[in-house]
Amino acid sequence: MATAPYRRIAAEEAFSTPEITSRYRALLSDGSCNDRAFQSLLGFYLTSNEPRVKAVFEKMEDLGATRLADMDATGIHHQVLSLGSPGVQVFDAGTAVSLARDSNDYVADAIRRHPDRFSGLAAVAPQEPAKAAAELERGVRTLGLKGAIINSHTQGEFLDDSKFWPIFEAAEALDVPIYLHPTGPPNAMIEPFLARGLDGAIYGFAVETGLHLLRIVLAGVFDRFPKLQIVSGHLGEGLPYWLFRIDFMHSRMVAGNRYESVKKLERKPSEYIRQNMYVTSSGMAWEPPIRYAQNVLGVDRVLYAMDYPWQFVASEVTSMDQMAIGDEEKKMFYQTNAEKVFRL
Ligand code: 1DF
Ligand code: MN
Repeated sequence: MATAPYRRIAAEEAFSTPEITSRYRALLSDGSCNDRAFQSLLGFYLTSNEPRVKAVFEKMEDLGATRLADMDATGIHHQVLSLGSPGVQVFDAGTAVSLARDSNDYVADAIRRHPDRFSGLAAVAPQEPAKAAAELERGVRTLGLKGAIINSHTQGEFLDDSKFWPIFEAAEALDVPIYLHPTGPPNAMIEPFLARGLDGAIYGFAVETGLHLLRIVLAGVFDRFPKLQIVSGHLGEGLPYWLFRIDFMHSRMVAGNRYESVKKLERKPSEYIRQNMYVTSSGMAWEPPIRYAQNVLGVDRVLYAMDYPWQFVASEVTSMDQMAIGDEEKKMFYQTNAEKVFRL
């Protein structure tokens, strides 16, 4: 492993369980899931015969020798594991609750075998908010997991709906973050993306999840739960670039009483993004936007992620090692920010 004066912690690293993968296959073949992003994304990864594509789900299901060898080869000391998108959120509520529980037991077992190499986030089923809150508590208190993973919208519903707020309440009370990971746009917004193959990681994920994050901010979630922290991948799904315009337009909309649903907040939208969000560099291994995010959010708010096994490119680690930032900042990026937010 390439030596460095820091531990490389990768914060958005996906796995699947054999059970969940086979349930995805069943949803694809029995036609019972009408989510077009699911059909487009999982339909591709789970039915392709192309070796490189098939390898993704083989790696997803491995929490042992193959993954550890890949980590050694790329210089990753530690992965924060999370159930890959779309998680359990495409299933009926009863199935989702039970699969989330099994998945958390499964990942906790791998963490017990390799505690220095792995930690993990708890999968929850937002379909049942009270049960999701209880599973997050079990995941953290009993299994030693470090927060929650939610793969963005749940069958077209977003977490700014107050019926989901018991999940935020539990995360704040437990003092653990929620990682809001992308999923494809819901059916109501996907058509113009599909027309040019833009529904997935190339862009649709960021549009959908950036929208979701902003809905959470504007709904006043952080006024109600001021200590809550949300982690966003992909350098904040575009939001850091928009802070000035969002603040300006939000204050105008409030002053003009333009929307019944747009209320004055205790802080400016950008302040919640700076004070209640962390961003990771998943899929964005490029120095200019990383330094921009550090500049506008703070060097203590930006952390490293590889996005294994979706994005598994050894040269990215080398280029991140060579960023023209100070040694202290690099250690924060790779190691200490993750240790702080996930309490590793
Ligand atoms: C891809 C990437 C697909 C991520 C994913 O879920 C996913 C991809 C189906 O590269 O097609 O979660 N990702 O995390 O960036
Ligand atoms: Mn990811």
